[in-house]
This record gives sequence, structure tokens and C-alpha cells, in this order.
Amino acid sequence: MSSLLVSLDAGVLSLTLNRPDKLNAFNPEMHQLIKAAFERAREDAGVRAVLLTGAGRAFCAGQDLSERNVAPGAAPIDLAVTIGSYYNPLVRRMRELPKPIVCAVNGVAAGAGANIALACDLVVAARSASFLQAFSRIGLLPDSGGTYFLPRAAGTARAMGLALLAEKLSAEDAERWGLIWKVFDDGALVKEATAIARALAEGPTKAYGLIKKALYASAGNSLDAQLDLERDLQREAGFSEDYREGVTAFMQKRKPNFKGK
Ligand code: LHQ
Repeated sequence: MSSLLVSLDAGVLSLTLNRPDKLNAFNPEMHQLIKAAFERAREDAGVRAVLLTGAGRAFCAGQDLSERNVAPGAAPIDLAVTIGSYYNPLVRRMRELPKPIVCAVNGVAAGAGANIALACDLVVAARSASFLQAFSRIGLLPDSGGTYFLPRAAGTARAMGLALLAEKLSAEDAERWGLIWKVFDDGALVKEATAIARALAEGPTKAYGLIKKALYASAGNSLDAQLDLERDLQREAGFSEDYREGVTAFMQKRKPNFKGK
């Protein structure tokens, strides 16, 4: 059985982390497969949104700690190799994808698994799900963007508490803290997340890509720089077919039929 299930339906590329007996911890095979899947998401015009979730009771337990490349044996190991080869390119690929990524956190998201979830554009979670910055429990610091996303979304005090104490944060608290978009009852998560991804797949894809670009640039920009960026990106959006369709549909009092162009 593949460690990543991939299917395309109604413009939504669904990616399911699939090593349930290891709580979907990442191994090199899963990394290769998710890399290929995000490359496809970028290249394939038929993909207009991505939906990422996990099989079984967990979303993802981060790095598979039983893998040889991270196991502290007799010889010193260089964790920067694993991070530089797999995790950093994955997070960059996700943030740079000009299409929306919905994450349905179906259960515990720990270590890099938590931060890969937070790297998605729109995160929803089952009420019973949780987020765990497990790193300090094993003598590490948050990676995969955790030290970037957490203080920005939750503030330094909360980010520090999560990273130092490595306590589980419930999905409801994650929603309250502004780390994620919404919590759904466990039984409703798949339906609700799929509905969100499908709605996005019918939307103005180019505008969504530009929204990502603008919002993610915001953290490092001055107001002046951000105003200039908005002007430039709005110029691009204004040249899209979907803008033409959106305004035409509004004037004609009908639902727009966006093509993602
Ligand atoms: C696992 C794992 C796992 C292998 C559960 N690996 N088997 C990047 C690059 C370089 C180096 C290092 O790190 C990184 C980034 C990282 O992600 S570091 C952080 C790695 N992740 C963790 O430290 C989390 C480890 N897991 C846990 O703390 C617990 O499993 C959680 C809290 C996620 C869930 O707890 P429980 O619900 O009590 O489940 P469990 O612990 O009983 O796990 C079930 C099985 O899954 C168990 O196997 P077994 O054969 O006994 O049934 C675990 O060994 C296995 N598993 N996480 N990361």
C-alpha cells in the first residue's frame, strides 16, 4: 500500500498520508511521493485546490524516529541533511503553490506534522484532534516553519509555551488562538473539508494564488511595500479571465463560472 494516497476529483487533488500504524510519520518514501504530488498540483491545470489529510486516527506524527537517517547511533548524525532535503523544500513548495491547500487535521498532529498542517493555507480540524510541538520532548526545537508560524499566529508567549512545554493543544484552543480556521465535529470533518476544497476548486484560482502571495509577503513587509505589492498583484488579477467573468456575472445577477484563468 502506498504511503500517500492521491486522487483527483472535481478539481481537488486529495492527498492522504497513509502510514496509519506509524501515525503517518514521514519516511523518505512518503517525502518523495508528497514532493511529486505537489509538483503535479503546480503543473496540472486540472488541479485547482489540494486537500491534505491523514489515514486512521492521526494526522501525522512528524518525522519517523525509527528511520536510520535520524537515529542517534554511535556516529554523529546531521539532522540538517533531512531538514534541508525534505522538510524545508516541502514547506516552501506548499507556500509557493499558486493554488489553495486545505488541511483536514483528522487526529493528532505532532512535530513536523503539526507544522506542515500549519503551513497549509486553510486548516480545519476534527474536534478530537490536537497539535503537539513534540520537539523539545526529544531534545529538538520546532522545525518545518514552526518558529515562523507560531509566534506570528499565536504571539510569542503562546509560541514559547507550546515549544518549551510541548503540551498538546486541543483543536478548539488552536481555533481560539487563531492558529487554524475552524473545528468540526469528528463525523463531519471529511464532508466539511471536502466541501471547502470543492468550493475553492470552483473559484478564481489566479486570484487565490495572488491572495497567498500577498498575505504571506505581509509578515516581512512595511505598509508601504505591501501597498505597492497589492497594486501590482491587483493589476495581474485585473487581467484575468475570471475577473472579467466575476464582474459580468455580478452585473447579470448570476453565479460566476470561474475557469481558473
Ligand atoms: C511513531 C512516531 C514517530 C515512528 C508514533 N516515528 N513511530 C525533522 C528532521 C530531522 C530529524 C528529526 O525531526 C524532524 C522533525 C520532527 O518531526 S521531530 C518530532 C518527531 N515526532 C515526535 O516526536 C512525535 C512522536 N510521537 C508521539 O509523541 C506520540 O506517538 C503521539 C503524541 C503523536 C501520539 O501518542 P499516542 O496516541 O499515545 O500513540 P503512540 O505513541 O502509542 O503511537 C502509536 C504507534 O505509532 C507506536 O508504535 P507501536 O508499534 O508501539 O504501536 C509509535 O511508536 C508509533 N509512532 N509517532 N514519529
